[in-house]
This record gives sequence, structure tokens and C-alpha cells, in this order.
Amino acid sequence: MTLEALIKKRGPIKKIGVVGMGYVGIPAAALFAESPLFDFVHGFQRDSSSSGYKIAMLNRGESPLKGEEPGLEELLKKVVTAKKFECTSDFSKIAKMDAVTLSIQTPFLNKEDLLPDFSALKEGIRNVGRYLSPGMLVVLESTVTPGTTITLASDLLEKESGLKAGKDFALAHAPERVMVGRLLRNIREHDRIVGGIDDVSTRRATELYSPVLTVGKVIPMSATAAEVTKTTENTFRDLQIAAINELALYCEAMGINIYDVRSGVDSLKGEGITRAILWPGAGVGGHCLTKDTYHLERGVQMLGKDILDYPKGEPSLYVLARRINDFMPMHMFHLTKDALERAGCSLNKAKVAILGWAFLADSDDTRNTPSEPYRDSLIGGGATVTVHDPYALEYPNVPLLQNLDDTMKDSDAIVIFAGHHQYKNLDPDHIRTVSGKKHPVIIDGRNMIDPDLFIRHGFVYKGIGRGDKNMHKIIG
Ligand code: SAJ
Repeated sequence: MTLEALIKKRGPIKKIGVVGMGYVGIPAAALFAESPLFDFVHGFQRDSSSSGYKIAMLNRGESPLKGEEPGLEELLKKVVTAKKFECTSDFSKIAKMDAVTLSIQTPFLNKEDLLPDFSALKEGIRNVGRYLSPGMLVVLESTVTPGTTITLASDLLEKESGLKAGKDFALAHAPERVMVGRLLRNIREHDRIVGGIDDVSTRRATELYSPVLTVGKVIPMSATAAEVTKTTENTFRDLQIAAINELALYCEAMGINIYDVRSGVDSLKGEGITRAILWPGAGVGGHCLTKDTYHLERGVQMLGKDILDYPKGEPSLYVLARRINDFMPMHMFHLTKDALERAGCSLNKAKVAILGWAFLADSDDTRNTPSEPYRDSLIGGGATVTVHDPYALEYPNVPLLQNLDDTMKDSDAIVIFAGHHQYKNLDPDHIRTVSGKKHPVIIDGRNMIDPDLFIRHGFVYKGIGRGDKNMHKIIG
């Protein structure tokens, strides 16, 4: 019997399994359960010591996710009360599902060799394979290296089930595009890339996702094209940030203000002319832009190594972009060292206050924060370092202070690393009092302060891209 016939025999999708109750799986499961087109959704969660607690919480209609997620708890309570959603650690219930999605994190094993840790995803795929039945649809939502769906996922599912992908079951990749703080809105409103290993799988996956889309529409393509789309979305954003970061370094060297250049370039628009000019900064953190470039690079090496035609010996533009963005914390270190010397203070005797540990403005997310390599360089240079963050409360081996004055007390340098809105109102007089220094150093990594205000108050100022101010006269 062909896959199409198996699916026809099974009928429309009614029961859905979502494996991985994280910030992608939970809203996805809740939205599937809300749709009148589906009868029932099981959320599958390992009953592990670190995340088993989520099962009971979810079955009480409570969200285990940190931070505000508008509408999520109400939706969970609604679908739990209506008995349309239940979370379980009993993976054998997958056997009763018509479709199963997997939303499991694929972090890096370590920062050095930038290889993804697929172990949790593989375990999830094996669990699905164990209970796979003919005519079922399996969808990977995790961000994966291009080629993973048609190789690793397909092979593991076939091995565990004895069934054949594309013949006995449908297989697709539908990458998540959610941002914390707007999970439900993103799933409903973003267009959804849906990539099947064949047309039948693409059609079946389209049947699964269409009902939850309100504004967005399904964009069908192959599974590998879907994997490349997702990794490219973040690779291109990282590239655009690297482009403006490199320009910032040039502007500093040429003694001009990057924000004049930025507004000039940005003024060229209309008639289809656009320049995606983003914002220079102290670095790029997070779990998306810091890794998806390397997924894309590994994908082309895995799928197209002997065919790829690229300038001989030239590094990948995208990897170069990563290196430029990862250089920015080092540039902040150079700016700090130079400014301390101008203030007559050597690094190994300096006390430096870092403002901002989260990788994103007004967020508590500290994953791959650029503040960390910067702090490591300061400590390596003998400086004493304090760190302030109003949102991030803890981090392994790094004490995070929530009181600004305590952080800046007796500091020779104040260094803004995250664009938290509080840092827009820093008061130069108050900082001079708290730091006790005649010429405190201030380094602005996120264009938060007015250079002239601080220079007038005797500060030694340096800012990313501010070639027009970085060699100012020291006043007073
Ligand atoms: N950053 C800059 N300059 C910029 C923009 C960002 O230095 O102009 C830095 C930020 O400070 C941060 C890092 O880059 O350290 C990443 O910032 P981000 O705004 O890209 O936030 P992320 O990492 O959470 O990216 C997510 C991605 N969304 C998904 O993967 C579903 C990305 O595709 C989105 O474009 C981005 O959110 C978004 O636009 O909010």
C-alpha cells in the first residue's frame, strides 16, 4: 500500500503528539489542542530530574516557562479543562497518534568545535520510532543541520520501527520561528516553512500546521530546503550585524561617527532599493545566531562537499561574519584598556563594572553572552570585575548584582554591555560620586549614553563606532 493510501485509510489528523515540553513544544501543543479540527494532543516529556516537574504543572494548566507569555496559561487551562491536552512521560502512547512533532533543543557540545549535541534529539526520535505505525506523520521542529531530516532522522526512525520513510510513514521538517515573550503570536502569525521528504509528506504536514495559522501561511518546500531556510534566516541576520560591526571598527579608525553614516546609508530607500543596516554593538550572543551559521556550514559540507564551487582557499563569508561578531567583546576589551591608560590607571590595578550580563536588551537570557569573554579577558589582565544585571539573577561562577551603586562602587571603569533601558539614564555626577574617581572611564557597547554629557563631566569616554569622540580631550 502506498503512503498516500495509508494516509487516506487513516483519515484526517485527529490525534497529535508533541515531544519536548519546552518553549517551542508547549505553545505548539496548546495551539494544536485549541483547534476544533483536532481531537486530542499528548505532550511527551521525559520524567527526568531536571524537567520531569513540567508534567504535573502542565496537567494543572500551568506553564513551566519563565517570563511573560501572553495568553499561554489561559490557553493551557482551557485545553486541559476541555480534556484536549495531557502531558505524559509514557512514550508508548505515541502509538495512538496520527502525527508527532519533535521540539528538542540542539545546543553545541562545546564552544570550541561548534558541533551540535543531537543526543537529546536522537533519544526523542528513537522514542517516536519505537511506537511508529503505518501512515503516521513525523515532523522535526528543532533547528538542525541541513540534511538531518533525510539522513539521521529518517535512518533512526526506520531502524527503530522497521518501517520505511516516504513509503510507510510521512516525514517533514517545519522549523520553529518563535521568540520568547511572543510564542503564541509567532506560531499563529509567522509564515510556516513546511518541508517534507516527499510531496505526500509535505501535504500531510501542511494539513497539520494550517489550522493553527491565523495570519501566516504555509510555505511548502523540501525537507532539506526547510533546514537551509531556517539556518539561513539566522546566518543572514548574523552577517548583517557583522557588516555594521566591521563598519563601526572602520569608523573608529577614521575618526567618524558611525551613526551619521548609518542614517545616511539608511536614507537610500524606495524603488526596491534597500540596505538592511542593523546596529553595531559589543557582540552577538544567544542560542540562534551563534550556532545556526555552523549548522549551515556543516550542511553544505555534508551534502555538497565535492560539488560546491567556491573561491579556493577563501574562508566562508558567513564564518568570517561569526568571527567579526565574536571579536567585538575583544574590541570592547581594547577600548577599556586604552581608556584606562588615558585615565592613568593600569588594567591590573583597575576595578571594572560591567553593566549587562544578558545577551539581549531587557531580557534575562544569558545564553552565549558576549559579556563572558570580555569578563574573562579583564580577569586575565588582572582587573577586579563586578557585574550588574537587573534581569539575569544568577550565572555559574559569576556573581550578578542587582544594585547599580554596589556594582560601580570604587570602579575605575563602567562598561555597558547590554542595552537594558535602565542604562539610558545613567547620571555622570552620581557615577563620579559612587566610583570616587576624578576621571572615571565609560565604555558604551550599545549606544546607550550621550558622549558629550559624560565627557563634559570629566569622564574618559569610548563608544563602539564613535570615532568622532573616542580621542576626546579629558576635561577637568
Ligand atoms: N544584535 C546586534 N545588533 C543588531 C541586532 C542584534 O548586535 O542589530 C545582537 C544582540 O545584542 C544579541 C544578538 O545580536 O546579542 C542576537 O540578537 P537577536 O535580536 O537576533 O535575538 P535572538 O538571538 O533571540 O534571535 C531571534 C531569532 N529568532 C528565531 O530564531 C526564531 C532571529 O531569527 C530573529 O530575527 C530575532 O530573534 C528577532 O528578530 O527578534
